[in-house]
Amino acid sequence: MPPDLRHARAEPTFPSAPSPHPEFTPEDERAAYRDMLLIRRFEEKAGQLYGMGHIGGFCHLYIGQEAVATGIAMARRAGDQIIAAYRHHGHMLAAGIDARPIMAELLGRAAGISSGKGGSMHMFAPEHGFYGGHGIVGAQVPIGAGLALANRYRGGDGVCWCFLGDGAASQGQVYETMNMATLWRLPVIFVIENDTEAGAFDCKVAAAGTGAVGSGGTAADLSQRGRCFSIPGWQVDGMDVRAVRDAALRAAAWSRAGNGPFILEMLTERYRGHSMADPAKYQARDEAVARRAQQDPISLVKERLLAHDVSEAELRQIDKDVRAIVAGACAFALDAPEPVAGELQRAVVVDA
Ligand SMILES: Cc1ncc(C[n+]2csc(CCOP(=O)(O)OP(=O)(O)O)c2C)c(N)n1
Repeated sequence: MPPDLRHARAEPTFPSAPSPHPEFTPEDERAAYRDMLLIRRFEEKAGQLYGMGHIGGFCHLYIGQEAVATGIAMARRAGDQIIAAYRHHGHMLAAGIDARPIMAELLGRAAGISSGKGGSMHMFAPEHGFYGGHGIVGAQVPIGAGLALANRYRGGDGVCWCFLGDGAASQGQVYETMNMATLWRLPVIFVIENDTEAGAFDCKVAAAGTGAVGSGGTAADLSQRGRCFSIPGWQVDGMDVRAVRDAALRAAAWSRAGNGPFILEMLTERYRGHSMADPAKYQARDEAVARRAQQDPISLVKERLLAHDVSEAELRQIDKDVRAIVAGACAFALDAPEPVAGELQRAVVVDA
């Protein structure tokens, strides 16, 4: 029997706020450090390859936001799905997907994770629970709710982690989705990555005329955008992987228990421009350098590890291992052949 999806909660009891001192063992710190470093080095390499002309079209880097994808991945369970926008290489790496086919996809090669047809914005890996990679701002949100509907329909306690940007948070389809998600009590966590004005101003003005939060949306606190749909939400320090995982675990517990959707607004900062075409001249350079020295997500974890008596040598070794993975991914991608012409229509057009 399919579940009865019609009844919303009458009086929701919202969960208590996340802990100001999230639990995180030295082992957790090590794992987070390694995963965030892998994203950072991978993205730096992608930026270089773009500059050298090996990557064509768009390329949106995730540098600065590593703690969000990593903290969520640490809260994720097998069977949960992930869906994101076009800035998603980091989410895929955090989900444990091999760096080689991701890099090959960026280069449009046959060995790419979407056979070279998805490119930088449309990578898919459903075998890893990863459902894209979406270039239309906000398009992943209703699809994410659909994945959550599948979870409810099939039973079990899987949740869908649906990532979106602060710009996407003002899209109409997001609100239709929130309404349905409450009505059907869908286990979907809307993870809004608010990269703040400094990093966000560019494209939102140039491409859509929306600007950063405050000029394109009405409520600066995006975690409260679901209030009229009875969706609880928290603002989270998205530069601290501990805080991200802690909030994610609590939100997921709420959704897994059948209470419906949840919003996590991650306060984060993207260090690069919107895409490789954007030199980010609107960012106040000196301020940004000072701020990043204080709150860089990788440096924060490094300091905590050193305080836990982890040696500089061990951290250097992690960095070396990560660089080797990225160099291997780069060589793999550069050596991989281009797709053959016959590949063009495979797995794109379906005979109905
Ligand atoms: C429906 C739609 N409108 C406009 C665009 C052009 N566009 C591409 S990215 C972007 C900004 C989106 O900002 P945000 O959701 O905050 O994500 P971020 O790039 O900051 O990660 C815009 C307006 C688009 N791709 N799709």
